[in-house]
Amino acid sequence: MRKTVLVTGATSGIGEATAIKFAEATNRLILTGRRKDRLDQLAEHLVEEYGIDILPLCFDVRDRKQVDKYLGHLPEEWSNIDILVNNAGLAAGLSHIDEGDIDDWDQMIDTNIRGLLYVTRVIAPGMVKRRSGHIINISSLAGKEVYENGAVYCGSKHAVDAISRGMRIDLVKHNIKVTNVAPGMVETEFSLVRFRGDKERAASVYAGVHPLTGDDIAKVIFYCATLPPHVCINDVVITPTAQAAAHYTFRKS
Ligand code: NDP
Ligand code: 8X3
Repeated sequence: MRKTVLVTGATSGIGEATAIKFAEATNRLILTGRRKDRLDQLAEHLVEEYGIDILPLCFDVRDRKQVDKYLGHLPEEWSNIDILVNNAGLAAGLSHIDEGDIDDWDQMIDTNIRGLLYVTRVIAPGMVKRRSGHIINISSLAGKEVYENGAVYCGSKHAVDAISRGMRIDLVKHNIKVTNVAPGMVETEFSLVRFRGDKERAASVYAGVHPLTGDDIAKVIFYCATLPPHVCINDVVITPTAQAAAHYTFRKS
């Protein structure tokens, strides 16, 4: 059956691949991101390719007022969201705690934790009212382990992991599923963003490894979202075969 699916951060990487996956199955999509050109291009392409309804909404998840403006006042025909994929997020910088850029810390905490909470706070009440819904939070392997130079990013993703577990307890009596997805190394724009556009440094993250793609994660998200009503995948960790832990990757030279 066609569902209404909200994917945050759909302008690239895992979010874009997730939008495509749900579009292929002719679901109705609300797609968000800050880059309007990318968002509009993706929406146009998916409408043309799959003949589905799409509502692109351009806003910053860190801005509570914008979240409320766009998601708190959805047109009636878009207001019953079946699946929320809380994907928008990022890592900014990679440095020791005594040298970190505090603006980077704020950006990660505001996007990965606050943004996810703002969106959830607006969408969850409708699910509770309808006694139906599925919230899929994109955490990370960095939400299970920590690594040098990554304390704040790892902290933000550990928070997502904990929030997913807490949400599941709060929402279980309302028949709402909560799934936490924890990917390892996925080649997207993630490293380019983390290293502020330094392509060489970003490429070095994936050197000698066959990394995951956004599509690999999208397939897992889609699988979790299409199981029977009585089945909820709580938590899933996905790594490339060559990655055994956050900082334990076998690289071919
Ligand atoms: P990308 O950089 O390719 O995509 C990130 C998406 O998040 C973009 O669509 C971006 O859109 C959106 N986004 C970022 N900040 C904001 C904001 N303030 N408001 C709205 N949207 C925002 O990276 P990935 O696809 O890899 O990342 C997606 C998620 O997966 C993140 O939460 C990331 O932490 C997580 N993850 C990634 C892994 C990896 O190795 N790549 C591994 C584990 C988890 P725009 O810039 O247009 O706003
Ligand atoms: C992204 C994976 O290991 O770079 O969340 O932190 S990692």
